[in-house]
Amino acid sequence: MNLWSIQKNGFNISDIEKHGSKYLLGNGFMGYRGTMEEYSAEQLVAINLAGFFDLADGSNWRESVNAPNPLYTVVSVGGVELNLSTLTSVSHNHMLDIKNGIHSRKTVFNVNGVNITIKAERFISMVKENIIALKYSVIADKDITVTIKTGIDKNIWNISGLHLNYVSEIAENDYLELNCETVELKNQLKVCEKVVGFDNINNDNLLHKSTVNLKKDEEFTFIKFGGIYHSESLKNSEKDFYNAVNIGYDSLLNEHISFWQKIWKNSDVIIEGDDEAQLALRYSIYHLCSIAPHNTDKCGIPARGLSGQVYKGAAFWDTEMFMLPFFQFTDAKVARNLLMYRINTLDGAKRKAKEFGFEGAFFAWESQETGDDACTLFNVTDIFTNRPLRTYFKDKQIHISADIVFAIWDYCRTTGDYTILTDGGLKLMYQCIWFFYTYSAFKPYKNRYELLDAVGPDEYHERVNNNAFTNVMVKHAADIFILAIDKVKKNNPEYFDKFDSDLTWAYDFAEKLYVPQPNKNGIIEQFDGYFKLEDVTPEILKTREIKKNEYWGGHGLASTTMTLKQADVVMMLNVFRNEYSKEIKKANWEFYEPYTEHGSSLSACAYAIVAAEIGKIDWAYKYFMKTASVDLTGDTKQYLGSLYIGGTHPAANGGAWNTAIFGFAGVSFTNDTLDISPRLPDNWNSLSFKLNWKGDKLNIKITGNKVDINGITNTKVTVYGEEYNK
Ligand code: IFM
Repeated sequence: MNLWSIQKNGFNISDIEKHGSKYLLGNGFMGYRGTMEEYSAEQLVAINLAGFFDLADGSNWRESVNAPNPLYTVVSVGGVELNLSTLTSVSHNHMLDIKNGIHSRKTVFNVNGVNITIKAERFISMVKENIIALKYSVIADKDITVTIKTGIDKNIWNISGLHLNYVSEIAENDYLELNCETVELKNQLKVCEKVVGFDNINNDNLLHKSTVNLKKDEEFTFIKFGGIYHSESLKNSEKDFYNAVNIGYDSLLNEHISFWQKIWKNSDVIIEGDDEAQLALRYSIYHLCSIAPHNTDKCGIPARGLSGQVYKGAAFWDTEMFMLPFFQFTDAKVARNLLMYRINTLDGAKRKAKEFGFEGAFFAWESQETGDDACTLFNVTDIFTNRPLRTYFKDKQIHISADIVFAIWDYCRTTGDYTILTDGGLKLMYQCIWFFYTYSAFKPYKNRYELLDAVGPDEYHERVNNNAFTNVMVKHAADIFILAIDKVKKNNPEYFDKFDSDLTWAYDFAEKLYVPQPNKNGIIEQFDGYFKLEDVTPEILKTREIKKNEYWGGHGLASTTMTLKQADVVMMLNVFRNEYSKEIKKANWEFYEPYTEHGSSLSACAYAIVAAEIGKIDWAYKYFMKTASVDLTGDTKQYLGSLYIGGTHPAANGGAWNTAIFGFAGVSFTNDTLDISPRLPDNWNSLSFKLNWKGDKLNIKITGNKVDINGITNTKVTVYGEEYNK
């Protein structure tokens, strides 16, 4: 089994959509779906751009923009197009090399008794983020004449309307250029293409055409360079593109491979004894690294990565609560970029708070470039009436602001970099806690603040009171704000002086915010009144469905029952793993597990981690494999009502890493100590990984219960609670 690549022999037309996501390439600036070079919009070709959005005319929502495809290429023989989606192939191999970020295919077609083989290899440069390159070869087993069309294809996939107006085109010999602007804001996008090794070119409609006489068994190869530019990168686009072309395919590829080598050096996790788990985990890490904003703090990571426009290309809590731990422990620069993106979009969060009648910062449920909320009030379409359903994700999923505060502090504690507080982090915290204060209801007769009318992670129960996850998150966020104030007061008094120093309200809020407690059986009620709901599990609910893809939330089947969409109380126990006893974790895990549908890919990892903590290693393993292989199997919900929600699942990818590290390796930390208390699955001989812990680069190998650590210099690391001594 190759543990560094995925591949498939043979072709099934029904796999086109799934494979587009599964074989995705990305570099943080763009993602290129795993489609064939001859495909177009019908086969869901998309070069999805991070942080570049548009609202198409007549459309209901803004979404990320897909760029025209500069790698489009199709070969014809005697008028027959060699298109895998329409012509039966003799053989087909599709491969993604996750070690080096390279996509390739080899397809053999037979036309009139001649076997013609297409080989193509492409990569999106990790070093020159605007550049894509393709090496394309044709070979036949008889002398034959083929026609090759290659150029820029405008016919690309869009979910919600057409986003580009075409402003101008250039076609000069081997060079093509398409200048576009977005419909809504008239932002410019430039796509250029150059083909090398292609003679007798005729240009027509942004396509180079050439007729090639192939000699039996002689390979005809050409190279294509694509450049995609918008925003800042437009300024030097010409220079940048020609620089890449001059460097040439092989050197570009080598520098790209070196970049991936550096990534893997810090982030690979090695599992000995379980190849399936190893590949799934590595594949998850591949996805995280290929969509990470390596060079910008102007965009977040979309919930479906860069696999398309699903969920509008927007960032959710998925980033802070599921992906960020991986980055803060392996690539702090990316983690900082992600958090700075939130700091940079604070104004959008303030606008949202105001819009809903509050003060402070209410972060977007679906955040795009300005931080204004892209989520619509009617986010799901009812499958029975075809009418948009009123959902409360946007206006009630308030925990997002607490998640961000939590994430900033977690970043500070793990990396040791507290400068983010004075780079806007503290201000953000202030605004978020002030938002919660204005949102909360003070009950004088109980002498406590409550958070009413909210939606927790379980989106099937909307507008509930005192959702445990939300209240605990907000309570911690308020405590964190106070700790952060103290930290800045001590380290940067001059910065602190600029602050409103009367924070009595914040101390009062932190002290008196109601935190739901375990009942006599140790169970924490998910929200006020949850225990009184109809006692029904997802299996039973399923039998009540009238239609496939029926939405269980809103006023749907689940809302009056105890069935929950995704980990909620268990998610909370996972986040605050040091604060609840094993008994409480066990009681709640066992109580909530049967009611959890896992209708979101965010759910399995929380159950996996807590299962590992309470000694249910078999369950932990089952849920680990579910989260780690979500994009390998493509085994997830594809529709919410009639809304398409397919694509990659970076939160689950992050969840896979979290399960390996926090679950099986048993890593946990307090302000000054990192502890490792492993509980590996029986079939894992060892687990090795690297962690950046407050500047120390720890190299950790776990074999059974034995832990070997290198790289401790200034930090405190314990193993099963005892100070580690080599
Ligand atoms: O953020 C999640 C949410 O928790 C469940 N629905 C999908 C969103 C995006 O992944």
